[in-house]
Amino acid sequence: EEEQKAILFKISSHFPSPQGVKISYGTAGFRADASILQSTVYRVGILSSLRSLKTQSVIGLMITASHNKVTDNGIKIADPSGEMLTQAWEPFADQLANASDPQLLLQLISEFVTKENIPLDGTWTGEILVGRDTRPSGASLLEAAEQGIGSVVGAVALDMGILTTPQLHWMVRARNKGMRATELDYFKQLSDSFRCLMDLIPNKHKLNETDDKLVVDGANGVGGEKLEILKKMLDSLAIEVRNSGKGEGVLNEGVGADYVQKEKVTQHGFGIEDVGIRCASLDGDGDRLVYFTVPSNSSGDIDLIDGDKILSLFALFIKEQLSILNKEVDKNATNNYEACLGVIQTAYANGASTDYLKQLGLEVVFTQTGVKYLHEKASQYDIGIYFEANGHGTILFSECFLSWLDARNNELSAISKGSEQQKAALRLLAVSNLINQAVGDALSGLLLVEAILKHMGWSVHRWSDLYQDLPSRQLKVKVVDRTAVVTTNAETVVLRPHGLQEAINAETAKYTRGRSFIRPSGTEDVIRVYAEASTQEAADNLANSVAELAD
Ligand code: 16G
Ligand code: ZN
Repeated sequence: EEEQKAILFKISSHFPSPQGVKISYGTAGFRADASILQSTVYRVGILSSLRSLKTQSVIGLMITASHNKVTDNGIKIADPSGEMLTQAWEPFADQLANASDPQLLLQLISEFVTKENIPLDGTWTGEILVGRDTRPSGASLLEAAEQGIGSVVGAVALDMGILTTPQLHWMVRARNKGMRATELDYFKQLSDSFRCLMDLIPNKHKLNETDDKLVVDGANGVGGEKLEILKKMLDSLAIEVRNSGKGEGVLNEGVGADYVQKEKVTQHGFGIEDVGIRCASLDGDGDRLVYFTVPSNSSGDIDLIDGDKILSLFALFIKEQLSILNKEVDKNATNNYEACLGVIQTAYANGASTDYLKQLGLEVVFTQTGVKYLHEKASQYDIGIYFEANGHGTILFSECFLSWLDARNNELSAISKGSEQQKAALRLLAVSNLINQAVGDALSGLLLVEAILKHMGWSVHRWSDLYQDLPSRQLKVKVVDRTAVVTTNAETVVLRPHGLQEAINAETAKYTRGRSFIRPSGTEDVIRVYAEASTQEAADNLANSVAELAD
């Protein structure tokens, strides 16, 4: 124990916390200008070692700032099943990051170790998989993380190199399930299950060669780089990657899913020559995906197919497979299983998407913004599909449902091999292997979209026409203290300041199909405003007046 203290004390004195800045864990880990992050990353390294020892599992540490500008960076932790760090440890992360000197740091750690009963006696070896995106600051920050991990006796770091965030989460999950977890294993699982879905495409759609090509904007980041590798393993899909990170373009600058979704204009590398083609865009660390098309008018605008529409496509397909599977099932038979399907959205979901999903007869639930909230909710269903409008989402399958499905598939393959029912079972199993169940993953999401479009025999336009988005507008308001705004009901209602919600209601009531809310950002010092209404002009006006109220 004394030895442990000495090591921590010695190493942490090389990582003084930055003066005069308070850094906080936020919605998805720490994010800031890369130049001030050395000590934070070092300390999160320590935390990840403690987390690994506590859970006796492999933990992940990812150095990325996602869609933020290239000079920023950040850190996210992946818990044993590959999901985001438990919220219960976030306050400790905040305390560690802001501890002003090594003495205080040591004290915090030792109190926490006692409180959480973390075994530091060497009976268990902690293991932390570390990865980073393509930011230039990544290499040195990763080193700081390794120093932090190494400061805890009995914990080791394993450098997985440059990865997308979802790849690292996937590896952590796979390792803890006792599976092989190299990058090649990841690519193999995706391409194998994609092939499996393509083999199950109904015959009538197999020959449909129309709109075959997919063009993908890689945000000049790691996602584009990885897609270049993955696409070589796919034989039935032609993908062209632009903004792949190999050219001159800067990460996230005028490119990427965040830009496309918020600005709704063509990004760098796309233009009039792409009219009508199926296009997709990834974000800087490959965990968000949106689709879009360039319309034939030369407005510079795009037709966005956002996370809500990806969610709708997935939900439709899964629902269809479930109903085929349960068709002709003897209601009294033991092999009958009414899978509980749930759909999770946030307040940012376009109202038209929610109407559409409900009209399909689906259960739609809302949570506040941030993957950790959606993921938690989705995990309560047999099949939980979650998506944020910004393109982050995935599908979760419960262990219980999957083992039933597996058994059912075996049964069907014995009694009615090749039947529609068995195909439905195989498709659902393939989806559970293709989709990254640790976290939203642009690469696996993209392959699932492609397989489903092919299955339906749909063009990108047919998909886009599932429903018409209500016009919407997002604004941000710079404020001195964003914590002054407190919300409830999945961020749709303002509790404080008093009277503000009533004022928003009065404003919103003036508009046909008007809906509006404000919330403090979890990643920036701003208040965000969202408004939708029946016309773009009305949505803009509503957003502007609500922004004035919030100011
Ligand atoms: C982070 C979240 C994302 C959320 C966004 C909201 C994760 C992995 N990412 O990027 O889900 O939509 O923050 O940002 O949780 P905001 O609070 O600034 O609006
Ligand atoms: Zn991201």
